[in-house]
Amino acid sequence: MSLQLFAHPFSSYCQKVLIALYENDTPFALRLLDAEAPDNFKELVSRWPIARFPLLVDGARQWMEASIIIEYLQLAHPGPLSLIPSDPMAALEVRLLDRFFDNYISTPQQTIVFDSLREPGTRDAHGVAKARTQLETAYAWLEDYLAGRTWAVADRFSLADCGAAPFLFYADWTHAIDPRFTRVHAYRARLLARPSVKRAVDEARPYRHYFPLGAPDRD
Ligand SMILES: N[C@@H](CCC(=O)N[C@@H](CS)C(=O)NCC(=O)O)C(=O)O
Repeated sequence: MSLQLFAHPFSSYCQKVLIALYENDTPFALRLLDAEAPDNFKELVSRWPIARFPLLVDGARQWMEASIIIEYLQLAHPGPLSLIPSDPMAALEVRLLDRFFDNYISTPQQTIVFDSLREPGTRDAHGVAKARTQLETAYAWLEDYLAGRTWAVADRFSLADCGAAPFLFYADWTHAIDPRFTRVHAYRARLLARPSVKRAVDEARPYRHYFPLGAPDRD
């Protein structure tokens, strides 16, 4: 039975896994989480009551959490491009950067977007201000970290870049990356030029009206 991915093309965490699948041309069936396919969402919730996506099903096995899915793909369905280095120390660095992009770029970005979906009067101005400060701090750290680098770790595209691509993509829409962070801008542009990322971004294009803060007319 082929791999099934419960996902939506506009979701950043789903794009993280889609990029890994596209990098290795791994065949899979998309179980689109959309209003037009309510059974897919029902099955997602029955399989994973936390109801966050993506979720990967491979026969009798299922995996949630984008990073774990990519780790599983490497173990069970490896392709020509290894997204986690075989050297344990290099792999640890990849996982560290993967945590950085999840926790300090994506999480504050999601905080701002989720807050904008709340009813006025129930919004959390303090939480949003804190998330914006976190993003500024993360952009500044990344600017220094990227000195002399092409990709997140060891000049090889990896798990860490799979997450960096959608998270920096949406973070810049949500809380603009200051032009003084030239390396972060150049890295974001390099990621967007990568065919796997370009494909994920293009497939999500029809859904840009979903972006609650208003998608900018670029990228
Ligand atoms: N920690 C999860 C986060 C996944 C996540 O936040 N997914 C979003 C879509 S980008 C989601 O499920 N949103 C639905 C919701 O929050 O109810 C992962 O790494 O996969």
